Amino acid sequence: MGTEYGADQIQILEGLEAVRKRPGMYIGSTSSRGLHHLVYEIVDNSVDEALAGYCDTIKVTINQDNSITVRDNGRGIPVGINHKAGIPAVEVVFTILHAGGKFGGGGYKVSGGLHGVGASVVNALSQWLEVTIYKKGNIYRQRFERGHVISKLEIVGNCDAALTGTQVDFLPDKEIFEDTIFDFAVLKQRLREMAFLTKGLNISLRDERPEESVESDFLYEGGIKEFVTYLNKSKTELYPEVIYCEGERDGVWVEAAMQHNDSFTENTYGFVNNINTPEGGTHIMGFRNALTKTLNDYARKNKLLKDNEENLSGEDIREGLTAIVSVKIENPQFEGQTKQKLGNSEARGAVDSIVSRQLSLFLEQNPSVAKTAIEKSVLAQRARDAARKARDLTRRKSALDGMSLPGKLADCSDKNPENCEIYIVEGDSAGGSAKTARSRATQAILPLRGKILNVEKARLDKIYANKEIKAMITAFGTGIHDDFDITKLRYHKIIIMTDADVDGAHIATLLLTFLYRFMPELIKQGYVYLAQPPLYKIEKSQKVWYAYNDEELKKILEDIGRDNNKIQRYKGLGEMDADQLWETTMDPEQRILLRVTMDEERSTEIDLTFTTLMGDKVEPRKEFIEENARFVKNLDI
Ligand code: TSJ
Repeated sequence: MGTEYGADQIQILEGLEAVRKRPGMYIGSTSSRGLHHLVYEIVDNSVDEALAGYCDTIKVTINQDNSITVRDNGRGIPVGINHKAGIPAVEVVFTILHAGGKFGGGGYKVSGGLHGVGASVVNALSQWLEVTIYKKGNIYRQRFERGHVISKLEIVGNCDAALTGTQVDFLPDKEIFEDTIFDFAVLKQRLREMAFLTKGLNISLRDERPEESVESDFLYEGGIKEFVTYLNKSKTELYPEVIYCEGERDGVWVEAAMQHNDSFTENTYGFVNNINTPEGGTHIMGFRNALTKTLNDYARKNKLLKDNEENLSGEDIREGLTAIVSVKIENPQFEGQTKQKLGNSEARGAVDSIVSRQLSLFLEQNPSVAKTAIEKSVLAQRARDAARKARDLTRRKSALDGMSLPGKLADCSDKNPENCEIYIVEGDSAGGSAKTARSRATQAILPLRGKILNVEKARLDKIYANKEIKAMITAFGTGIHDDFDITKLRYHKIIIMTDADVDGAHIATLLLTFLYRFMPELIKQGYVYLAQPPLYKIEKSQKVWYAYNDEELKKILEDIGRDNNKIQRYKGLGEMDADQLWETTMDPEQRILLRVTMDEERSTEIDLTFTTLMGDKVEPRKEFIEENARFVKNLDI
């Protein structure tokens, strides 16, 4: 539209065309996850402006047409001509690949990792995008469609000269994304996280789609300190203080916050330029080293550890620890298979020295916290010793009797794990039907009796002594912890089969908690499934239908008519005979299996879900269930 296509312009279009051809290369995927990444890409730019000290408010809106508006109160993207490119700087931002945030400013850029590919990628993948800049008393606007300039940057109005900021509106392209509906809860969780990671920054999210719009507002003056409090809210903290350290060294800005709770699991989350690093890296190594060294030094100096006693191990010190380690660094290097592990060696030294110095100061000033943390570590050490002895014993035993499988296991005859599946079944009676129903060649059945141990509330020694847990570990064949070896997995499908009621859901959650804490690889690699037994059996003139939820029942009844039929509501697996169980739930040709997945980007939320559902505190659990009622509604009866 009145644009002259010089050589530069053609290059630009080729760049954005490449993004449209291979969107996955730039935003990971074109699934719902990639869709949500578009929002983070844009918001990251405003967060950069906040980190540079010029912006304190970001408003995100999901509009009725599923387009997104992001507005900040920063300085506004520069509107002058960028001399290198010969076009306005704004246009550079939206049309040149990797141009994001590389001009002017100062402070740390959050761009890096999966994010930070920049606004031009969002532009290329949007059906339309409009940028509006409030600056120097003018309102500037430019519009793009699928990456193409539709209108040049122009002044469309005036505003108070004191008003500055940037607004970007965009509609993700239906030609690119499998799904273009934004999930409020997903955006909410990530924006909350961004607010925790940038103290003092107000981020709000508004959803205009429902009849009555909803809004969430996040502002944490305490930053990651409040993040730790949030993560510990459904647990019982061991001391009221959250320990906090911050500082800069060698170009690395470091923040760490931590607090112990009375659970037995460690939850340390690392962030690099506001992006989480599920595989850890140098920043986490620096943190752990500082923590172990500083606590041992303090314990020795204050005679909490005697001369003849061993040092506390890092693992013991971190039992029940919730921690956030956040670094900001100019040029992050990501390593590992998924490029999620920080490699910069200067980050290790920076975190180590800043945390060591400030933590030892904190311990000197708060001796009761120090004492509590060290006493907890000593108990952890004892439990770990006991657990090791118990494990050595079972190891020796199994070496003697040739890895005996649990007595209750009805194993399958095929020995190729790829063909094999194991059903973990609640209760002996259902276990019995499953044993009769199964296809013996490839399906193994392990019945578990009653409620299984809640691993959120038990120490290692007790967990290893638990009969049901021992049976699962030996049946799977992988071993556990340091011994864990996924290549020894005996079944490539681990199928949790419980009743389709509240108790069944609870047992499934307990089993998933165990797997998530002790064998997360099984979930990550997609070996864990939930069986879906039907809720209803409908009979009419010698024909049978099964319905897996209320909606299906309704549909079936509409199809076959409501007269002269018999509806049976299954109260449990035990009510089905072997044939019915096979037909509805176990026959690979007919059954429905749900694969259990975990989104590592959202790991802080996963942990919160498990501890909220399985922990001691009632109030957070109630809130969680109320907030998430729409997801679990088919469990309530
Ligand atoms: F990148 C983007 F277009 F997607 C985008 C950028 C989207 C949104 C919602 C906000 C922003 C943005 C950029 N907010 N604030 C800024 N600031 C600048 O680009 C800026 C302003 C002034 C100066 C300066 O040196 O005067 C430097 C910069 C980088």
